[in-house]
Amino acid sequence: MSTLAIDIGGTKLAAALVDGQTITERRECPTPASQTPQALQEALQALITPFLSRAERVAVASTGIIHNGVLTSINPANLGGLAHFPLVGFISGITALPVMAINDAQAAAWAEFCTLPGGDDMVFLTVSTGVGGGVVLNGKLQTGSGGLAGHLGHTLADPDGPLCGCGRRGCVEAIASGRGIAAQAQGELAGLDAKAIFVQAAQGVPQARCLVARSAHTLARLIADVKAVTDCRNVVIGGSVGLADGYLPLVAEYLSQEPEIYQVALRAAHYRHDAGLLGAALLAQGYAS
Ligand code: ADP
Ligand code: BMX
Ligand code: ZN
Repeated sequence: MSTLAIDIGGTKLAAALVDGQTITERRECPTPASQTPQALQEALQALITPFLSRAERVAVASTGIIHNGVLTSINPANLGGLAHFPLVGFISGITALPVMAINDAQAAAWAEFCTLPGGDDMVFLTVSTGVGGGVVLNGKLQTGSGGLAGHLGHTLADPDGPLCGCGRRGCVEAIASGRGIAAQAQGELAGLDAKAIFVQAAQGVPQARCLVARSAHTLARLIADVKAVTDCRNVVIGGSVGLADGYLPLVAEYLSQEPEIYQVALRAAHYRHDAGLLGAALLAQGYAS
């Protein structure tokens, strides 16, 4: 029997059967956009039903603050306006299996930490629909007293920047995330998503290049702040924006312009888009922090 891992992101839902550290089967679908839980419930049920007969437990990595099994959005705009969802209760109800749940970036941080050769600290950053983070210090994954630890996307990047869905102005997420990049696009790029804007940037369209550069520069400044706060030895980047062609080298270039004390080893997520799934599965299987 396997662990059924589920990753709830602002753009896509993924589910996989995991044995040890290996994904044996995987499915994906878009995240429904609705302020009411019903659409998410239906999408989750359809996604996981084919796996249920082969699973002995469920491990969920989800966007949002996960505390006592309940999902609370710090940025409800990332989940179609959905601010509150009884995650563990709902999945226990439809699976009749033991269920654990943790924030997606915290889960991914744990998976990535387990691949690092030596060292006992690291910070994971996902640049995806939002900007999420997970922090491991002294070999321990930090979740905080209420699940908020590591929400680095909601640190301040520009006090005059765009309003963030969390209610604060100028968060890193409002500038650097996929949603943030798309929201700042104007004129010929208005209405495009981040993926399409990256295609335009690769073709040399100046506004698209500026939006991608602003995201990468904002992330590099965040990484320097992270270094100052944690003195970590490794920063690992994931998410579809973070893993997009050319993005990490651009972040590294901006980081190299910061003073020497802020330099830190940067790498792309070893598990690529599956870090959240695997991290939740590892934690549920007892590779505890
Ligand atoms: P989730 O946030 O659901 O975990 P992703 O990590 O796939 O999902 O992030 C979704 C965001 O990444 C969207 O804003 C999307 O436009 C953007 N995106 C997806 N693919 C790419 C790509 N190849 N290049 C740049 N951005 C991408
Ligand atoms: C947001 C927040 C974080 C999450 C991050 C990345 C919500 C719904 N989510 O900052 O909890 O880790 O986005 O999420 O408030 P993703 O969907 O982009 O992977
Ligand atoms: Zn914010």
